[in-house]
Amino acid sequence: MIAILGAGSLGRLWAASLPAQSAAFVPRPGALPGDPVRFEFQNLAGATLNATVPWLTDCSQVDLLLVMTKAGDTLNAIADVADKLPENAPVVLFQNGLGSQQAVAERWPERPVLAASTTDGANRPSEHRVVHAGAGETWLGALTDAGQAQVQPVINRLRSSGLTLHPEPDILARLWQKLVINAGINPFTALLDCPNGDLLTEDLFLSHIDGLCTELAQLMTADGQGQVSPADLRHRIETVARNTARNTSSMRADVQNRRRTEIDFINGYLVRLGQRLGIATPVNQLLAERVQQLSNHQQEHPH
Ligand code: KPL
Repeated sequence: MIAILGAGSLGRLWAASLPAQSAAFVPRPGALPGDPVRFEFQNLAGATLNATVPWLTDCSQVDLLLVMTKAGDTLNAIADVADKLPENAPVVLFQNGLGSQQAVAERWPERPVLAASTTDGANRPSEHRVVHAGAGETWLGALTDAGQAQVQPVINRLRSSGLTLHPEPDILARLWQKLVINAGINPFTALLDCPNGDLLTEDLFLSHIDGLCTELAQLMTADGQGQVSPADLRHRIETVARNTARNTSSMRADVQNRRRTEIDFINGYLVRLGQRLGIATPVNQLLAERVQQLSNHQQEHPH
């Protein structure tokens, strides 16, 4: 049985794509497993299917755990179930940003822990409807020694979903590539409350992007990710912003919906890394603080 922790859009996309009866959602601790989760799932062909996903009742039957919680909830959510899961069941982490993945690998170094980086996206236009937004790809790689031998078996298993998967020998490098994009788009779109493409002409972005990319390049080199030029990073960020011009970034959506953002695992992670490595990160710090202030303000002044 494949257990899925986190029944948000991504969790539902995978649950609906895997063969019926092969996946179940992990209930919150103490919650009685209730009625199965039922929702409409619109696949890439535009067809609407009715998905029914049960709640997990027996952790001992789990042979694979997919973790699709928000980065900030991940460690506690896994800690709630870790003792009940078979020790050899691979744990696959789908979180955005960096920091939460390493925290899980450090806490359970003996377990097969893998990380995934995915461009498959789903959105949830209403409570009971999930739309597979575009064909993406998912790369999977090991974070612990015990995870190395599990990468290919996990990919083979997950291919039954019909989603595209590849092994990634250097998953950290791939997570870094996505982190650069998220660090350069998400906080600006949240602060400016604009779709991704609109930032390209905004003063806030134009006055900080080169400073941000200089910090990113220094951090990447010091963290063993090789030499990259700030101009190249800026080009990558702007290309994604242009290619996803009408999209609402996940951070803008979190702020709009008064949910906790993942800033601590994006620009906040880069600030902490800079402190460890002795690299000044004033732009990341400014962005992290301003997004934090924006979310605090919203929690204090609900509409
Ligand atoms: O991954 C994204 C996100 O919103 O978190 C980007 C690439 C910025 C697309 O919106």
